[in-house]
Amino acid sequence: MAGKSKTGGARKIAKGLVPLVGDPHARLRKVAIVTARFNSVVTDQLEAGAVACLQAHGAAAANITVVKVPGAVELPLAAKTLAATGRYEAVVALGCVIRGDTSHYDYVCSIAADGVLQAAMTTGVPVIFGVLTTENLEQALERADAKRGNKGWEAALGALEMADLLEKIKGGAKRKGTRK
Ligand code: INI
Repeated sequence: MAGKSKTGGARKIAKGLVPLVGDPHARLRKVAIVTARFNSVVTDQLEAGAVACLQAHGAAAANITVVKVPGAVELPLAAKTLAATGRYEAVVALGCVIRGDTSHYDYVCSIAADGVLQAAMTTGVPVIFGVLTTENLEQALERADAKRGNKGWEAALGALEMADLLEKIKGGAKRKGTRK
């Protein structure tokens, strides 16, 4: 499956300094995916890519919850509600907004983007924006294609990385004896 991380690993950034980076493993992780049904020819593929990514990184099917909503506008509330349950280490929000098909493209995009960000910021749970915003169906299908770089896969990978990173940051904050 295409759509591997483009951000690289934990390289040294200066002598003795190693950046804190999340490891995108999915063992024992519980992740929720919320998928908009609008443009389902695209979003079904994003969802399949996200599930494949989680499973490729070790997630059991029982630890993946998939929730459907009508459209991208409904993603934020469902994502926030899932995140607020405390049952999931990350939430992936998947949708597809195509400019050609709607005069309120800009509204739908910004409601989805702002709302998904708000869901993450108010709950402290990583909620990843996996919504395609494209000019036409062809561009959307290209970004949902397993061979050409499935953005659902990328969103799930980001979710796993952020879940691990937040765990490390919180764990690190509790450690003693590192200050001089
Ligand atoms: N929802 C999408 O997910 N993608 C779109 O391209 C889209 N268009 O074209 O309008 C869309 N509209 C529906 C919207 O998300 C809501 O479901 C609807 O407005 C009801 O609240």
